[in-house]
Amino acid sequence: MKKAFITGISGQDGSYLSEFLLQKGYEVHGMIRRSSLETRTRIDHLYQDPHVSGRRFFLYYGDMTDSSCIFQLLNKIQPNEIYNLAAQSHVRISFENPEYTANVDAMGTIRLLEAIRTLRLDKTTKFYQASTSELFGRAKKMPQNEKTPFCPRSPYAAAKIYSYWITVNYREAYNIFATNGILFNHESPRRGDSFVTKKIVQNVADIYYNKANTLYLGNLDVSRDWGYAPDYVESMWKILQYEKPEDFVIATGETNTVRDFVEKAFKYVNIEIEWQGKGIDEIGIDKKTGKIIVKIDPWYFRPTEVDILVGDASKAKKLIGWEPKVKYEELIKIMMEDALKTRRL
Ligand code: NAP
Ligand code: F7E
Repeated sequence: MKKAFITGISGQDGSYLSEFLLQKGYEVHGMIRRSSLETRTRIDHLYQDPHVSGRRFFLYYGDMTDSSCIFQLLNKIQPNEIYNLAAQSHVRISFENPEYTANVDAMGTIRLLEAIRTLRLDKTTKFYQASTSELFGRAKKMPQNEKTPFCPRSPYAAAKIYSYWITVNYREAYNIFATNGILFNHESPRRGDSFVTKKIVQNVADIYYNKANTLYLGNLDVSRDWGYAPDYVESMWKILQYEKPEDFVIATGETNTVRDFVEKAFKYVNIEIEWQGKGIDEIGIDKKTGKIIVKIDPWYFRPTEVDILVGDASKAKKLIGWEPKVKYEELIKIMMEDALKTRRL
């Protein structure tokens, strides 16, 4: 039975990846952080009592900032595959907590790679690094592929660029099966509440149920290549099954603005938006009632923004047979259906 070790197992991707690997017959080991409340809603359904025999899902306390615990865990588990998904993953918040973001998102990766090297797991353990389209930042070329130069625009992206290159370096220097998946934005009902897609669908549902009046947003005109998280975790596994360690862009190839996402989410509940005004004074009005339902809050602007991203995943299609199944409109439907169900109560 193959053993996988997942950092960030309690996150959006960690939870879908755990389900995927368990269903493939893996033993899944994950690192979680201690918190004052023991609720990990994304993985609670996978939890197995330690006293039950034959279990395949194991959780351990640890932290990406603690080298000794990372070494001990890898020594104990001796995994065949490591998926490094743990991160302070919010771009806006990385401007508030830049040093912590670097410690977790950059230094955390070298702690794992050094553990693989010094524990001599290099022949037995494959390593996946959760790299990101944020590396492209202010990209000069559309769409972005594995050869597009990086131009990071946030402390988050700068930390992730270190992890990207140290993964490449450990592959070349020590012959470790170390890979990068350069994933474009991927969303789902399990997305963290403060990311823009999840925030929009939850607020649209609340406005529809008369529980809220206004959705406050930042920059409406940025464009992202949004895919569906369960499709994307499958690519992580496929990247590690490929005959040699390589880096892959994973994306849908379609880009849309935040404004468009807002319009389509409201349309799902039969609310048509009319935009009025400009800049921070722009408002979105419900055409039928005349009520203001969208406003701009400059707090959500970023000191440096990534205006547009769109990925070219043709290498992944050709070499590992990966293609997205869920496209943009279907993604909005999945997220709106979930928001309408969960916010009704
Ligand atoms: P997420 O939902 O924010 O999950 C992040 C995970 O990392 C959580 O399990 C979190 O634990 C854990 N974590 C944070 N700080 C940690 C620390 N100091 N020590 C140990 N664990 C820590 O992120 P995601 O959307 O699943 O993304 C997974 C990975 O892919 C991240 O590295 C992200 O940067 C990267 N990525 C994401 C996307 C995307 O669109 N989703 C695209 C490209 C790359 P808690 O539950 O305790 O907070
Ligand atoms: O922002 C704009 C915002 O926070 C998307 C992470 O998973 O994907 C994610 O990073 C865009 C930005 O995601 C609001 O300015 C407008 O341009 O949902 P987001 P992100 O920054 O693209 C990448 C690939 C990762 O790797 C990251 O880990 O939407 N925007 N108004 C807003 N964004 C937020 N959060 N909130 C707003 O009110």
